[in-house]
Amino acid sequence: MKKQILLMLFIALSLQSIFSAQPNIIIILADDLGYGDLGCYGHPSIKTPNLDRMAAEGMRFTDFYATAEVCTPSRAALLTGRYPIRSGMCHDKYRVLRRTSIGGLSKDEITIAKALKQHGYATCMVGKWHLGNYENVPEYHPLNYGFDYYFGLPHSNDMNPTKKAPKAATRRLDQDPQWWAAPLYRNREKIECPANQSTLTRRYTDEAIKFIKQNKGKPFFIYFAHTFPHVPLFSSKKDSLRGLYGDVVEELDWSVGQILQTLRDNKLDKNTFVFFTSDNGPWLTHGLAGGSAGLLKDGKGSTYEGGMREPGIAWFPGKIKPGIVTHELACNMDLFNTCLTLAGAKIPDDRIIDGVDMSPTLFGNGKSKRESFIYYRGTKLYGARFGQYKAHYITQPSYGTNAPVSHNPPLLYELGQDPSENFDVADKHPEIIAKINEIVEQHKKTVQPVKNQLEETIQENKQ
Ligand SMILES: [Ca+2]
Repeated sequence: MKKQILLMLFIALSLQSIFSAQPNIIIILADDLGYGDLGCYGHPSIKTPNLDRMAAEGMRFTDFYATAEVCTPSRAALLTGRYPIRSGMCHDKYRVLRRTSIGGLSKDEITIAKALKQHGYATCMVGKWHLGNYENVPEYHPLNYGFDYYFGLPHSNDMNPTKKAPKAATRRLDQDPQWWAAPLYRNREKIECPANQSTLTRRYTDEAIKFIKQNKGKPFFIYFAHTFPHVPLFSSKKDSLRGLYGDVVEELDWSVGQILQTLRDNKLDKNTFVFFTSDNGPWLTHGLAGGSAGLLKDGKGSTYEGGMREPGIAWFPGKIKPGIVTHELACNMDLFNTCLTLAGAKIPDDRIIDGVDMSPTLFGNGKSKRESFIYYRGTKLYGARFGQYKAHYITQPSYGTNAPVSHNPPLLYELGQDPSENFDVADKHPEIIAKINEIVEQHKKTVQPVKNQLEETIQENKQ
């Protein structure tokens, strides 16, 4: 016991001395990138040398989750450290905020940017917001959520189709810029509409690099939320074996390489924590324009692993040991606690925070504080994971008209042995089901009804 206390004290003191200064923090979020879409996660023909290098120099997670199966709730969870059911940022029918929505992330929520700004960070968001259409309701602008600087689109790049867009234009590989009219903003000013999406990844990257250089003398936070590989696909690169989808992902990889090289060139690499992940799984209904979840089942929209388990790569040279592959359980809500802890900010105690600090895993190569994870689809609890076991109370294919199917007892999969969720072992483990049921019941007791933010639209409001 005494030994354990001394060890904990030693770890605490070591962490304190390592992080005496506030590190810079960069979160890079891909949109709809699948678990199997990167070289370091096994893709055979998409080349991602920069992300592979990032993983080789840092830590690669095998069991990292987006907290939702689609954009809006996942992003709300990442920035607030809370299940989206707590902020009303999820919906069973609409699933994400629409172009016409008049709801958004409540001002009462505390975002990573807001917390870090209060602790002296320069804060920047580049890319897709999708937490409230500020073209409809200006108060939902990222600059009102703790960001000092913003460059990006209000929502997904398929949400402003023009009359010229043919049927099923999103899945087409012969994209025409005239089909889309996405508005591009710099701070509160609309600078381009339609946004030239072919150069978007490059311009996002330029903006992030500019912000790094301008703020290298003080701690900074960048939330870099790429528009791609969400459809429609556009890229300035055209030589991937995987075609257009590969070009898009390889350009994201190029972008990550540019960011990391800028940090090295400016001698910021030893004092910057970078995390790369995706907001949800691949959009499988889009054929060759959608990505791959590798050997995981289903994709975007589903609570099977392919919908929510994502690439997760952490990089912090000198602090995170190189070349580590961790099987510890973690999710994008944990970035909230981890970023605040790194910045020396207090975790809010006036509300439920569902994230946990990933520092023991990242910097001590130790056990994750996260023991369980709840899978929501919209507002409904579909499943829960405890250790390697995952129970499905409800299953439903990601998209389409198939109705949800309830399971009592739940389906139970051992994800270590069966990552593709093929072999139900519920019969063999009633004690595990009892434990997961208990976790779910405890969680449900903490969920309070809140106003749903995805329900109302401009049109409905006018009626
Ligand atoms: Ca998405």
